Formats: sequence, C-alpha cells, structure tokens
Amino acid sequence: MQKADAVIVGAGFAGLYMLYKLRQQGLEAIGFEAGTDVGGTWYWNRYPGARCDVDSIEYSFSFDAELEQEWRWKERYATQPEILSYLSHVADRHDLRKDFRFETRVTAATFDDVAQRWTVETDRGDRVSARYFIGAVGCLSQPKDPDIEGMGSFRGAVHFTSRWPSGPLDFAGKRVGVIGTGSTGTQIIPLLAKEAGELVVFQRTPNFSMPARNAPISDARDRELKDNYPALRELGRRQGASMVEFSQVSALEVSPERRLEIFEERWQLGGPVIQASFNDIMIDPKANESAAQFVRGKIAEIVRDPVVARRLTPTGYPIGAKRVCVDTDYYTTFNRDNVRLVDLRETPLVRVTAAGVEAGAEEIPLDVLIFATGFDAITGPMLAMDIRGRDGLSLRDKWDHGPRTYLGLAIAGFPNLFVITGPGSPSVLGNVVIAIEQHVEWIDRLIAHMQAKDFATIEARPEAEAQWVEHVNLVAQGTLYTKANSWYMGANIPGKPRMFMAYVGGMEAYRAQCEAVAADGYAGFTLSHETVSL
Ligand code: NA7
Repeated sequence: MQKADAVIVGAGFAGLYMLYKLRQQGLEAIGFEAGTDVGGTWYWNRYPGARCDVDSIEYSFSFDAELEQEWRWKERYATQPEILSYLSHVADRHDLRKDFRFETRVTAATFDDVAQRWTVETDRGDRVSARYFIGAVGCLSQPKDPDIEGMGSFRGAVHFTSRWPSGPLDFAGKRVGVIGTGSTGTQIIPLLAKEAGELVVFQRTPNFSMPARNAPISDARDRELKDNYPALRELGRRQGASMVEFSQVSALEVSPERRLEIFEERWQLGGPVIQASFNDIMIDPKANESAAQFVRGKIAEIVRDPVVARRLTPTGYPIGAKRVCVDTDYYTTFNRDNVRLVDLRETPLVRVTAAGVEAGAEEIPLDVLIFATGFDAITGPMLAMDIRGRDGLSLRDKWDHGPRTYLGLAIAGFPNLFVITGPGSPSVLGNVVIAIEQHVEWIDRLIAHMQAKDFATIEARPEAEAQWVEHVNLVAQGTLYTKANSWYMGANIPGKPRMFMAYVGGMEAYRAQCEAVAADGYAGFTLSHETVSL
C-alpha cells in the first residue's frame, strides 16, 4: 500500500489550494479527482450559460498576489469556460496536477485505530495509507437525478446539466424540454430558447431571480479593481463577499417610497444583492415580504401574458430562503412565441414517455429532454464515499439524522479527517472561495501544529461538536432561511433530514470562532501523541 501524509479528494478550488498549502509545509499529499482534469464543479457543469453569480474579480484566489494581478477576467460574471481556464492556469502555475490522479473516484476511507491512519480506496484499485484525509469535495458536486417514472423510456436525447458533454450540441429546430428552474435552469433556459425550435419549461417551484447585468470588464475598471485588491480582499474576508454592499439599515425604518428606491437601485445594479439591501431581509418577515413583493412586481412588468407571469411568480416562501437566481433575460424569455411554461403544480408531471413528457392529461412531444434538477447538496459528496472512523463508525450512520460537525471542519469519531466547506460552515452563503481559503488555511495551520508537536491524531470532542451543532441551529432558527424547501435544508432530496446545513452567523463571526479555537490550543479537540509504528 502506498503511503502519503495526506489524501485530498477533489481538484476544485478547495483541493487545489489544500494541496498547494500542504506541499508548502513539506508534506506529501495525493489528490484524487473524478474528472479528467482540475475544475471541480466547474469541470462538470459546462452547460450553455453556466456562469458564476459572484463577481469574477473576487471569485478567485487571494493567496497569490502575482496571480491576482496577471489574470484578466473578461466579464463581471465569469463563464464556466473562463473559470475552468483560470483553475487550469493556477494548476500550471503551481504545478499542482502532478499530485492528482484524475478519472479516479474515492470509494472508501477507513480509519485504522491501530496505525492511526486512513486507508483510502478508489474505483481504480488504489489503496493509500495517509495520516490525514481531507474532503475537498464541494457543496454542489453530487448530482441528484430525479426518480421520474419512465425516464429510461424516452427515445430522444437526454442530457443532465451537471455532467454536460464537452462537444457542442445542436438544438436548432428541435423540441427541447427542460425540467428544473433553479439557478441552472434559469441560466440555460434563455440560451436554449434562442436556439431550439420549441422550448418547454417544466417548473415545479418558481424562484426569485435578479438580473445579472453582466458586462465586459473594461481595462480601466480592471485596473481600478486590481489596484484596490488588498482592500477588496480584506472586505471579503470580513463580510464573506466584497462586491456587495451590506446595508446596516432596517427595511422597516425607511419610508415605503425610499424602500422601493433602494430595491430599484439593487435591481439596476444586478446580482444577488437584494438580500443585502437592508439588514433584516433574512430576519424580519415584513422586511422580507417587501423585497419579495418588489421582485414579484418586476415579474408582472416583464412577462406579458398575465397567466404566465402568475405561474412564474414565487409565493409561499421568503425571498432568499431558496438561493436567489441571477439571470440574463430569464423572465423576458417567456415572452417568446417558441417558449411554453408548464406549471407542474397545476398539471403534475406524470411520467416520461417514449415520445416526451406527460404532464396532467397531456403528453408533450419532445426531441430532447434536459434535467437541471440540482444536487444532493453539502452532505451528498462526503456521503457518496463509504467513510468509517474510529471503531468502524460509519459517517452515513453518524449523519443519519442530519450532519454533525465541529466548526463545519471536523467530525467527532473521525480523527484526522477534515471537510472543506462542510455542513456547519458558512460555505455557500457568501463567496465560497473566501470560505474555502479560510478553511484551507485553518486546516493547514492545524496540521502544521500537529507535525511540529508530533501529535498523531486530532479529533473533535463530542461535546464541542454538540455545542457547535446547537449554535448553528440556533443562529439559523433566528432567520428566515429555514422557511423554504431548499437544498440548504436538504429538502430537495426525499428522506434527507431537514436542517439548515450552512452557518448563517457570518464569515467574520465564524472566522473569529475558528481563531479562538486555534489560539486556545485547539479547544474542543483531543490531540494525542499515541501512535503505533507500522
Ligand atoms: P436547484 O436550485 O436545486 O434547482 C433544481 C430545480 O429542479 C428546481 O427547480 C427543482 O424544483 C427542480 N426539480 C428537481 N427535481 C424535480 C422533479 N422531480 N420534477 C420537477 N422538478 C424538479 O439546482 P440548480 O442546479 O439549479 O442550482 C444549484 C446551485 O448551484 C445554485 O443554487 C447555485 O449555487 C449553483 P423544486 O424547487 O425542488 O420544486
């Protein structure tokens, strides 16, 4: 069996940076990645229109000042190919590929109580013994394919946005159906509409969507942003995002007219910024409803057919409790003659047939069927591996009633295992790259501490984990985030335990807690010197 200091799973932002950091402290890490190259979620989600909803200038690494200055983002919101080539450039620049094994999936990781090491196994037959096992698996990398009757019987072409083929696909003149209207559906639908003969959108739950107002970044703007990078990064580290202005004013403190003006400014600014337009949008139902009403009004203005507009209008859950989409021409797309919206709440999806999709009493004929149906978010990628900790404890059993972690980074019963952007960390609530950098740097320092002091294992204490889980739940309960059937809540997966999986306390508070734990000699962890030589 091969030996290494660490095994890292995933070659996205998190895995690349983790490898870079461990290598810098002289450790040998082996990375495994299912894709043929680096990129993580940006490798797989190559569907037309795939684009980040965070400004490109900050959706990037901050650890390498030269890289930051030399890379030229083309647009306000980077496209999937651009992000992929950025990550490829980072991998080249730091020669990171050589320690990754691609097209290889980790199937199992087992903690050996005697050797105090992890044995990691892959679908290609690798077996590696490592001191540390690090899940850099991403929050949205385990696709959730729906279980719809007859899915296998469709005679036309079927595509999944989460593993889109590399080559170009031709939709010209075809009857294309899309199931799913989350961020992915909202991005792909306007482009398909321009190309397809007919586009049928199957919508189960309408989402709130804000215009991206994407545009090329001019040379002058690029210079200005790059000159300002240190301040932007500093702001991002505090707020969890740097290109968003977080208001400190309550929506209910200002007059209704002023409130509308502010919402309008945010609408014109573009991006997912409406939640930050006041400080209580995600806390006070009235404040939230005022923002929701504003967006509903926009839908009614944009969409010409009032019946279609009504069907597209989200109701029954707070804006922001399902992730707000960021679109280019989403609502106007429904004014096109070749686009039809099927509201699955009125005419439920019955089955997929050989010829198309049966919704209500109607069979809708299609040539192509596209699934944009989301992910088993946050916990799915870790649970896809058979992970067994101390005394054979299975992670699947441990998380059976919902994920439990300490700081979102470590798990009691699983020594020397770390999760990057795990459940209970801020992860997807802000710019995930900022969260990734914080997690990686914190884990890196912890490992350096262990190496320097010759510790064999570190393990979260059950009571510290219990307190963290309680804290995460308590903070979430004080917000409106828990009031929708979202993937944040695990509600998009039948049978998945319902709990808000990210830490809503904010990046600054989270960072402070992680720092306090480290400063206190890794309070809440048990560090042990005991080891048995192999
Ligand atoms: P999402 O946001 O989970 O969206 C998935 C969509 O697919 C959503 O509209 C679902 O409706 C719909 N869906 C899922 N299963 C079905 C079935 N069986 N029938 C009909 N409709 C279905 O995933 P995305 O990929 O769009 O976005 C995920 C994140 O990636 C995004 O937030 C960004 O952070 C990047 P539902 O709402 O569950 O009723």
